[in-house]
Amino acid sequence: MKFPHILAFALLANFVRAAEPTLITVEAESFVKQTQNAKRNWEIKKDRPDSKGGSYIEVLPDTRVTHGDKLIDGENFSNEPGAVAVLHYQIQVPEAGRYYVWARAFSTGTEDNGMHFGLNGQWPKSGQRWQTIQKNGWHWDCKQRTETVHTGVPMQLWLDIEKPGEHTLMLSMREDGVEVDQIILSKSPDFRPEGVNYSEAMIEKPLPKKKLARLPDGNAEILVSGELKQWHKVTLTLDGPFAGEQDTAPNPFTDLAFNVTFTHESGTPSYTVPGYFAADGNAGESSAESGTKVDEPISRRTSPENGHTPLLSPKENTRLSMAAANRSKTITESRVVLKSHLLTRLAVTFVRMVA
Ligand SMILES: [Ca+2]
Ligand SMILES: [Ca+2]
Ligand SMILES: [Ca+2]
Repeated sequence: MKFPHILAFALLANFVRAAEPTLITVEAESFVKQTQNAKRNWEIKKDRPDSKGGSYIEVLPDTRVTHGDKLIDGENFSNEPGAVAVLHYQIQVPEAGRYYVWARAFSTGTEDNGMHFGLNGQWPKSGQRWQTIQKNGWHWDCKQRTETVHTGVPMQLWLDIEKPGEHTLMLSMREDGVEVDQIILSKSPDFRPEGVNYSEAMIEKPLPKKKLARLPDGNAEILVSGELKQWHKVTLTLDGPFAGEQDTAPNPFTDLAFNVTFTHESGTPSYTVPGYFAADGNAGESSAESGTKVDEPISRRTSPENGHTPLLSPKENTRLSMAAANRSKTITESRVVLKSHLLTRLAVTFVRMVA
């Protein structure tokens, strides 16, 4: 009797299926609600024969077709997610985690290839500015347009879903005229829909999770270093609160601000130059991902090329004392004097922008 063998095969097939990556497939035309659609509206269309499920959506009217057409912010373009033509989808999420957002889109030009994704009324940074540069056909992409990469960074478009169950996936217009057929949320960063061939070199691998040893905060001292000649680079390094590159609360790149204001003794001119998080202050060589240093490369803003007055040489390795940092959410500020006949006052502000 053959029957038991067939049954065994079917069970095996089921077992293999279960090991496939978690995918949530959403027809773009299956939205349950549309809001913010007074100026632009998503319409369900059927005139492209190769659309999945027989239909797709396009946000219309499309008044900005070429780069030369007038950009009207909040109407035919919106860099702000959730502002124009917002779609709501009910989705069932089998398990919590990070889901990469793939969209099958049809773009015919340079001004109809972007949108934003969100979840439950929130628009996290990782879901904004979905972007494709492929034209005149249905193409899958999971890319985010960034300030430096206008063509989009592969696999840099995701939504973090904290618990399984029903959620609202959201989609809003960035450029009018964009067409969407299907959306896939994939839990696996290795999943690729049909026709996608991202080169490995283009994909930034997520950093392996390391246990960071938490160190004490810095002593709030500022070190002035560099080649102390006119026009040469001078760096101020503030030894501030301990932070790790992968920290999220606060995120040392987005939640902490470090500004130095250089002011002439007469009151003008005055320049405020933003600094950046630099781990242990030597990350280029040490590959450190955590530390307490915040760097301020003065020369970037005070070089003669960009029309700014340079800072004249402070004494080498002068340690400028700053009031012991109040490292809570409030502002720490102190004023110190640099020995320079051009810019004599230096105000250092270290701000934690989130509670
Ligand atoms: Ca357009
Ligand atoms: Ca179109
Ligand atoms: Ca479809």
